[in-house]
Amino acid sequence: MSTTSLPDTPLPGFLGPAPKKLLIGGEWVEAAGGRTFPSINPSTGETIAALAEADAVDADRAVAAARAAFEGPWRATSPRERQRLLWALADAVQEHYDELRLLEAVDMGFPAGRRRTTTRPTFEAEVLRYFAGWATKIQGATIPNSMPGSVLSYTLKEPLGVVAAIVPWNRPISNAVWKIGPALAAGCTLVLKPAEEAGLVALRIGELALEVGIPPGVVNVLTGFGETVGAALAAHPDVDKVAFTGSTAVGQHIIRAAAGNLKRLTLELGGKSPDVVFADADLAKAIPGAAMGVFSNSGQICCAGTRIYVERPVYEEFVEGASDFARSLRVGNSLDPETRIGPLVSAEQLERVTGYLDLGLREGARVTAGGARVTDGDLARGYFVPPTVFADVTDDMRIAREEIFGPVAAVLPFDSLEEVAGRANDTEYGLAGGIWTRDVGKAHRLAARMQVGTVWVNTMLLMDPAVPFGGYKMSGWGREMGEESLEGYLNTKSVWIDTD
Ligand code: TXE
Repeated sequence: MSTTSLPDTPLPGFLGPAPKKLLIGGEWVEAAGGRTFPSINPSTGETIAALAEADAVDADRAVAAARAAFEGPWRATSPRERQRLLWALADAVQEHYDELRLLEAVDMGFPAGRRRTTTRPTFEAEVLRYFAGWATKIQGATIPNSMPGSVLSYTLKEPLGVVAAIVPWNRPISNAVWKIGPALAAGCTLVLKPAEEAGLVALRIGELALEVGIPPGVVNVLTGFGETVGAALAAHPDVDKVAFTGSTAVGQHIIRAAAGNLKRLTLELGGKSPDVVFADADLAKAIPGAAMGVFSNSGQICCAGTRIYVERPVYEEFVEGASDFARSLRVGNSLDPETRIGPLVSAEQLERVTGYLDLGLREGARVTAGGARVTDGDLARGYFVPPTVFADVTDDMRIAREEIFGPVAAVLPFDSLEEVAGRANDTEYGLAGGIWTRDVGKAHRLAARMQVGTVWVNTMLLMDPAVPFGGYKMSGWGREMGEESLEGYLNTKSVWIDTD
């Protein structure tokens, strides 16, 4: 592992000295309670901004603004105009990507240098363009029925209404556009509640939405805490749907809160995804691939392949290779262009992850790379954990069962496909899985057996706006991305007409 010190990068003017306000009905307003809370740069532990702390009163105001926009200007906006506006927002996200990635870097620690910028369209702009395309293609069907006489039946697809999008901190740009894209394409309006650890990007994207002409109230942004404003949105009687990404425990809270008015829900929850490396795999590809499937974004990815099962003949070779690879990754300040691995998002997350490092040792696993918080130089001020490999892990260890959400790989040996299929599925989660093999038949057989929403073969973490993403079991309800995601924002109305 090598480390870097604080670079001298100019920060976006958006940060400014004044506290950030809430975006409600196209206006920037202070929180009703007048409170603010700090946003902390996890690379340094320094406060970079103060954000308005929304509460239940602000939730009421934002939902009312979203409702008014839904019943008013947004309902009157044609599909083609929604398409144009979403496309314009995509252009704005692309144009301002440098600013957004710097905000993200100082707000939650994703290495700014790892975000692609001007050479090709960014993933987030492409997500918005994909959903822009759908705005003009949402349609019902004319359905033959068996009624006597002449009876016509058809379906209409109608927007659900007001959506509360409650999102975590791990990918602020993506988290915002994954919700805004399908909601606006379907004709819904939105109250976006970013995580308390990382609200800046959502505020800036809200501002861009206004700048490109999306009507006031269509995209509202409330910064604040989950237990207060998040819970108020989840329980709000005038919210039609909650689109949630976050932990399984909070997902369960949201299900209970949503029962009051039977809100529609999509839930993108946690994972402890298996990644299976067969002895016949191309190890030169599988080792870095499986390792980055864990260490990317410091392991703060819901679909990280954190349980790496390796077929016994290549187990030691894999452990050694993955450990060498882990040590080669440059850990550093998120603004340093050379940084591969940034900090964890917060002091709380640092404590949680280092707690698991201690636990792994107590449980008897063998640390072959990393294993303790970075304490040298400038990085000691931030929340850095180096990529860590635990070998000799067994299925019953908590480090093999619980979502750590840090750069921690658990490597376990296996002997047969049958055995590993059972062990891979022995978890309450079901978000994703990986397979590394040169045998295409084996890949198909195991892919069919895995109880997960996404399987990657000889790759990890690929995403495309057209390909559905979501979980089985306790990893969630519904799908994001792809045509399927739109259903989560639409009602189907059947119309019968007796034409005689
Ligand atoms: O997530 P939370 P946290 C996992 C991961 C991580 C752990 C905790 O294991 O270590 O969850 O992270 C809002 N009603 N994942 O605490 O609490 C909250 O304000 C309504 C997996 O950050 O689930 C934030 O906006 N809302 C994951 C959002 O929910 C509430 C991504 C997510 O916060 C609320 C993040 C409540 N009662 C964490 N309580 C993934 N699958 O991608 C909180 N919130």
